[in-house]
Amino acid sequence: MAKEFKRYTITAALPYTNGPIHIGHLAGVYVPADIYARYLRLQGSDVAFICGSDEHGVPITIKAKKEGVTPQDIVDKYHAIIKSSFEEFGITFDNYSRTSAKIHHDTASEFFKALYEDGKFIEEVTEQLYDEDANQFLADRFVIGTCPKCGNEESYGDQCENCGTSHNAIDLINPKSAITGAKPTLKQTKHWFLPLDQYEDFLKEWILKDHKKDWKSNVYGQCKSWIDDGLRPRAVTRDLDWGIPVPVEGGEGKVLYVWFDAPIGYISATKEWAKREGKDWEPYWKDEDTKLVHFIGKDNIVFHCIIFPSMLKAEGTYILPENVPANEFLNLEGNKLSTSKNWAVWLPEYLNDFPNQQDVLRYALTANAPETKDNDFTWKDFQARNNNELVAIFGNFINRVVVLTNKYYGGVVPSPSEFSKVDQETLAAVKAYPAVLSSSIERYRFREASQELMNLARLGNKYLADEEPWKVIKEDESRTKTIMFVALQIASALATLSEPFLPFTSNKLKSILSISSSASATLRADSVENSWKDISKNDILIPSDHQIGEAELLFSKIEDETIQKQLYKLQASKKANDIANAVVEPQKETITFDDFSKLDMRVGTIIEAEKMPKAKKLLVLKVDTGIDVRTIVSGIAESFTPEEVVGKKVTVLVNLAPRALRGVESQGMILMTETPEGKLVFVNPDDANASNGLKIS
Ligand code: B3M
Ligand code: ZN
Repeated sequence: MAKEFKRYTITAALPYTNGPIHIGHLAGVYVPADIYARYLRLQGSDVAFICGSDEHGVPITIKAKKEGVTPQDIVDKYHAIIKSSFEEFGITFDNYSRTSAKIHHDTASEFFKALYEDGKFIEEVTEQLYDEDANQFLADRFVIGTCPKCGNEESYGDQCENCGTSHNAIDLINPKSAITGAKPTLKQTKHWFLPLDQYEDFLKEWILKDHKKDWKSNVYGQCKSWIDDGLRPRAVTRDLDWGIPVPVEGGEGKVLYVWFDAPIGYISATKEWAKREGKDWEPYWKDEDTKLVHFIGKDNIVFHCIIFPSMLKAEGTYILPENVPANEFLNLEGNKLSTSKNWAVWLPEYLNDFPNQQDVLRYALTANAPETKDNDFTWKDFQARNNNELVAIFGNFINRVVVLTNKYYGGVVPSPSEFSKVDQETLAAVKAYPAVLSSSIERYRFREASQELMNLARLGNKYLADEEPWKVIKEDESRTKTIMFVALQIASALATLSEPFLPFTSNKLKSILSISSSASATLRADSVENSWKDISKNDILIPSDHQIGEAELLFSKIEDETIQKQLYKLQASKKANDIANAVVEPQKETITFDDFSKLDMRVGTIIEAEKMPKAKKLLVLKVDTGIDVRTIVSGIAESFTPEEVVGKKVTVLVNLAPRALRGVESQGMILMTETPEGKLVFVNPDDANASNGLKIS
């Protein structure tokens, strides 16, 4: 039998504060975690839903360097942006903290000291990668090289994003400094290591024996392969200046490894919350009756399933995670989401373009969540989820129920007479939904759950379509009342059951129906209150004589144009980013004015053009240079047709020594440039006054 838990500690991966968050973060971690937390609260469970900003680590230092500001400036800026994105999307953390908070520095330092004093670390002087030009040790993301496991040439020092392996920087093949590009040298330095090899038996027992049945297969599989490969000691300190100072003798100038301090951030954030709420934090981390669940992306599995549990085990007084429902990755329009390539949908921008449509995104991301494999977000799918499901099924059902109730009964829930067989079956089906949804949610199958929720709305739609109250009203008022009563029960169930998935819609719907659920504030003195469980227990969810409000649209159709705009925007921002990041060729050696004046450049016009036979790239041009009409062979045939160039004003270098190309003598050169996308562009004197033969100087 499943274990009963007294309370839940739910954590969501602490986002690095080196940029805003995008749909990949939301889909992979925060929406599923929020659905789970909201669901548990609706059950009346005691929940601490914990997150915060991960403000240490190399990505932040790199970003600060790039922008010429301090790491603190970077984390302050993005902490504020990320925190408000979470609030705007209705992610209901009980506490959103940050790892630069004093309570976290203290907690992480104490944790380290406890392990240190208990002799849990190995202290060792080893050779580490060093960048002589930057005068700095190269840890983690400061070094890039070939992954010893999968051969990915862009692996970071601590982890390969391609195969997920976590390694030591010195294991990289052909390492290169990410700061200067230099080949690192080796330099001796002292560090503290957590001997993971000593935790192998514990991990085997705990993961392979105890948990294999209910962990997701991707998570279990990764853990098993690491354990089977054999674990090695891992350095938990770094020679860096941004982070939590190593709090023991000999630790001067060193900081804790970001992956040592960040997971402790869950504990610090719980402490901060408990203090604020006047609660005791310890049961949430130390009581065996607490269910600890970590929501993360797949690149974080090793840290949450191997390293952090080993740290907790080493400390000895903490509970271990019950489950780590890690998701795979979300792609965007067929390509990997990428901050550096600006291939992303950023949350602040989404909200700007789709104000008050958080639920649409939450729904589209959940319905298509990368739960068992990487998945693709497309704007077309987003539109279809909205138009065909939220608008056509959910919204349409609610709208019909509310409009008809207002039209027929002035918004007062009518009294039913006898229930037909269909009515009884429908009401029984509604009662079954909480258990169906619970079963999916408790197995972390949020995608499936979101589809079951939509099935409940489908059931409502079908009921109305089959029973046709708008026709029945003409001959049988009493039957119409029964139909509308049943339909209102379904609407009412939807209001409560949709809350974890579509919290904004659920609130709006509750306000329209004038009902509330145990987790949200009572709206009116006479309002009806339903908890998740009431839906299967109670025969009546919204009683006769209860007054509901006016109809309001829950969702609106998204037009093709709007979607097209997003697609253009995505392409444009990627292009702008490519251009900004394009490598500008360094300037050539300086020349004298005399050197320059040797070049004779003139305004000319292409007057004839034809393809050079059997040459893909070449056009044979006749150019009026003002001096003469001459033949120039130009390598532009892949970018322009002959028709396109005839009549073009161009810049011609006329005194270039003639040379034969495929047997045709070329008597000069036309000046061109090439865009980062490889498109050729004429350098043309684009002015009516620039007549052929004029000198360019
Ligand atoms: N900041 C990694 C990430 O954002 C990291 C998670 C920490 S959870 C303790 O992918
Ligand atoms: Zn790899």
